[in-house]
Amino acid sequence: MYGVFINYYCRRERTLQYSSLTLCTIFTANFSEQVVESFPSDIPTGIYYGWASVGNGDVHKMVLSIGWNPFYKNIKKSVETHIIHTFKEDFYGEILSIVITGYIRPEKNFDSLDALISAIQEDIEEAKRQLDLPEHLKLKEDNFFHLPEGKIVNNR
Ligand code: RBF
Ligand code: MG
Repeated sequence: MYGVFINYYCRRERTLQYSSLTLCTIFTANFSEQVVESFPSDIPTGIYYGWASVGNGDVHKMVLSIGWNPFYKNIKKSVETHIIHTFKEDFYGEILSIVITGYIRPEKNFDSLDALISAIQEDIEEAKRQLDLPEHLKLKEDNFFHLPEGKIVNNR
């Protein structure tokens, strides 16, 4: 899936209400509404893992959340990618390419923000382990990640 994504999203405002800054280390790159609407609807909501790259950059491990984020009671469906890599610069508006290779769990509600954060951290560990397996590793080298020059994506 290719798409221009909307922003980095880390619930800054909400996070400030809690004493912990931890959630801001779990940035997600969120696809625009238009991309989410064209997302295959037969993919069940839930938490997935796979590979991601920004522009023509390196391919990194990622975890992905598809759905309504029950913890935040979102009204709009979102597709949020957490790339397991620390970027030096912001990349708002770049093209994010993702390949989903496996499923982790359904979306859940949590009693606390800390519980949500722990669950996401476990997802990240699970993704790291799974993606080292040869069957998942081979997709990292996929041609999909080499964006053709000037390819028009998402009407831009
Ligand atoms: N939100 C939920 O409400 N329930 C979940 O089970 C859930 N799991 C997530 C798993 C991953 C790997 C990621 C990246 C996000 C998940 N989210 C979930 C979405 C999270 O609430 C959202 O990204 C916040 O904006 C935190 O930045
Ligand atoms: Mg998010």
